[in-house]
Amino acid sequence: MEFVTYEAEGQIGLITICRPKALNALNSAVLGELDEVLDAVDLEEIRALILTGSGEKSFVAGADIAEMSSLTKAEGEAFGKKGNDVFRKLEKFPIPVIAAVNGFALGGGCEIAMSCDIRICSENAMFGQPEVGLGITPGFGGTQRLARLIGAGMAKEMIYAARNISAEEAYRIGLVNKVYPQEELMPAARKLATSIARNAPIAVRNSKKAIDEGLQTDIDQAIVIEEKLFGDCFETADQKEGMSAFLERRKEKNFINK
Ligand code: DAK
Repeated sequence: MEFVTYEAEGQIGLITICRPKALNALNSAVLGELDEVLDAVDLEEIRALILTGSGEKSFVAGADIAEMSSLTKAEGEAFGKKGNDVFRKLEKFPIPVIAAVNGFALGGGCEIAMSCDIRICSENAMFGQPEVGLGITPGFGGTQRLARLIGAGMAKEMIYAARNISAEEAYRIGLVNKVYPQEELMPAARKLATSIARNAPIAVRNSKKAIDEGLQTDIDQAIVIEEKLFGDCFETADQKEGMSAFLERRKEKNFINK
């Protein structure tokens, strides 16, 4: 692949968007490669993913403005669909995805980070949806996910005024979970992924499903979704292992993803 690298580090998968000459902007090729990489993740082995950008300046500086500038209406729709399909795949990916935001996360960059389960960032990170300044609306789910994550009022201010925000403000309004000095970002992402990977994989996946599907519906139906996914755990070997370990006062647990 030309623009996306993938490394399996034990039970953690690391996806890096690597297109430094355009600050890792998303063109069709990057989107296609991301789609392929996600399809290739070995879900038997890998228990958490980290998504980051190469270098120390930019996570993803948006969709590729040069490529978009000459699109026709039909091509624009096709580009939008390609991006939205990959972002939804990431959002619905069975295992947790951590965005390690190492710099600019603008437009499509902010949107791809918001498609991940958890965002952490470096001190130099900058978030924003500057699309209206380019004569377009956010097109990879930004109007929807930003409003859901930080509330409609703050999302509207950022989007209408094309106001970029610092890492510190992103932390204060809940867009990221934590801010780190650049050199500590990837170790922190790996540490978090390792703490996720240590737990029973099916229980983690079911928790992701319960939270995401539950948020799309009312509380009565959401509780039923949770009940079903909770019940499913009792058909797993890992539920027996987790509870036996507790009862036997055993620290080491051997979760087998079954
Ligand atoms: N696209 C293409 N190239 C980009 C880019 C981008 N988004 N961002 C940066 N680059 C390129 C620059 O053109 C420059 O290339 P050269 O001139 O060296 O060849 C190189 O990266 C370095 O950038 P700068 O020289 O500008 O670096 P600075 O440090 O001065 O500034 C910056 C960094 C991130 C503040 C600045 O580059 C910038 O403002 N970039 C654009 C940020 C932006 O506006 N992003 C949002 C893009 S719009 C849709 C689907 C999706 C979308 C919309 C609709 N549908 C079809 C439904 C999404 C839209 C967006 O994401």
